[in-house]
Amino acid sequence: MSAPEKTENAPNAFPGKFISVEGSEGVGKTTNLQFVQNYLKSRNIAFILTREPGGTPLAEELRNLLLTHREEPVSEDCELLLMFAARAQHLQQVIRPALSEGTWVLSDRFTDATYAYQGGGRSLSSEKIANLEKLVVASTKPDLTLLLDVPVEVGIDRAKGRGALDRFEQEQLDFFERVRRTYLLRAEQEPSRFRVIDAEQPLVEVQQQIQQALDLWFEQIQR
Ligand code: Z5A
Repeated sequence: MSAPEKTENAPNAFPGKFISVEGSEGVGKTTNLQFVQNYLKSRNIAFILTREPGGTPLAEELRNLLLTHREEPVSEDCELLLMFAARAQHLQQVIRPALSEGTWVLSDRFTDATYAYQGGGRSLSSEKIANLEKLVVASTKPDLTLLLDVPVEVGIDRAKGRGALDRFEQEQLDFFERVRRTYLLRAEQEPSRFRVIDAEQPLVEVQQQIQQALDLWFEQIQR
């Protein structure tokens, strides 16, 4: 594979900052989002916690459509368009209003998940995703993305025992290998935005890494 092309992420044009947390199956997003929230509170940052797909009543309905297992096969383009439909609603109703009044946004997943799951997992072309991103997201991109990374088998093992599997969780190992590879490739392409966290370590060590990444990022943005 040739070296990935690096791209710079222009800071969003709003007074608020936008942080996303990403990762494949069982990486510990929910667990570590609580840690990030506590960190932001300790710095007296006004923020909202939200998630994708979802974040508004309509987008949460789209989330249910997307995650529910159904007899009818879901076309890959239908899945992709529903992800971006939910994102358009989320951006208009929640993310842009918050950022424009200076409230920070902490989102459990954003467009990187579409590149990873629909692009990597489902093998849709990144050009197609990039075109929709241009249309829907435009310049409202995260300023910082924490990518929690664990080997796929470890993640799947951790996720077991959480109850019934949703439509994505029923995918096979090679799907999640492609998801993980795509996330890591995106992190290589945008090193100024991504911080890759080795989430295979015990939780206390994972949270030390997150704390260090956030401390350094705060130093950068306050310069
Ligand atoms: N999706 C998509 O396809 N395209 C898109 O554009 C978007 C999303 C936005 C729903 O996402 C699905 O939507 C998702 C991708 C797709 N499908 N999948 N898979 P979601 O974010 O709601 O679903 P999730 O991936 O299942 O996230 P989650 O609930 O946050 O799970 P998690 O990352 O596995 O987190 P967890 O529940 O905190 O951790 C799992 C277990 O591991 C738990 O028992 C923890 O106690 C344990 N854990 C956590 N950290 C550790 C460490 N360090 N050591 C040991 N054990 C640990």
